[in-house]
Amino acid sequence: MERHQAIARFLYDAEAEGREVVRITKDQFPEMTVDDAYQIQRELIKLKLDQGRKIIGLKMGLTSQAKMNQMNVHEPIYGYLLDDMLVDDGGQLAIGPLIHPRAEAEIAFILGEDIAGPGVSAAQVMAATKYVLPALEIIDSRYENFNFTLPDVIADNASSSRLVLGSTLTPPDAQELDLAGTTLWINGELKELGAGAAVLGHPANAIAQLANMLARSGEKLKAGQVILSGAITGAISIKEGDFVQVKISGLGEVSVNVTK
Ligand code: OOG
Ligand code: MG
Repeated sequence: MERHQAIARFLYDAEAEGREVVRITKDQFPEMTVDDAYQIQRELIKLKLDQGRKIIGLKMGLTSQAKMNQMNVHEPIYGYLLDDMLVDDGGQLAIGPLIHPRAEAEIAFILGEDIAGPGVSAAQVMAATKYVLPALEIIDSRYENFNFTLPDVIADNASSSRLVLGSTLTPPDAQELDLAGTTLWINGELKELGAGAAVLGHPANAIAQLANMLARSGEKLKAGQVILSGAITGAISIKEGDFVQVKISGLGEVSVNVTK
């Protein structure tokens, strides 16, 4: 639909120009539904794929109470991860092009097998997972003041911006991901802490829910993809000069240096 394409282009340009915009439901499309929003997200991803970017996986968002309360949106959402979002573990994250970036501590899954909903369980997710690893997601809503409603944030590809994956890949067997203690540090100072269970009781539940949500549009999770289960704690604003670290018990750590 033309309206969806126009809004996708509007969000694409905002990201490309590092410019915050008024949320869509404020005046452009107040009656936008969740269904419209996923269609706009799809158009936005198409624009990126047309630029030669590749899908490397997906993310779930707003899967912990901490995140839902922080953003005042109380339903899980998903978005796509693209190759140009990746930043090396221990490397440099250039925030010049970003608007108001925030860091999140997450558990990532790398799939060894496809997972197709509906009816997927956490046990199926664990069986289809090749590795689990610590991840630092950098979100950067294109909306003014990080302020949005559920459809707004979906249309904006769930605020996706950058992704740092830990270098240690751990097979999921014998990992009690619900008990995995998680800390987020900035410049050696502890900012947030939690455990895997903060994500829907167990992070694999988030991946199962994602597979089941994707089934509505005939899509599935694919072997080799990276899937983020959602932030365990609230997100923290980052700025030039910061050294950001996430440590997760049993999985190791991941870090990044924030530069201009
Ligand atoms: C939406 C994205 C949330 C997470 O892990 O919960 C997210 C936002 O808070 O801007 O990535
Ligand atoms: Mg996230």
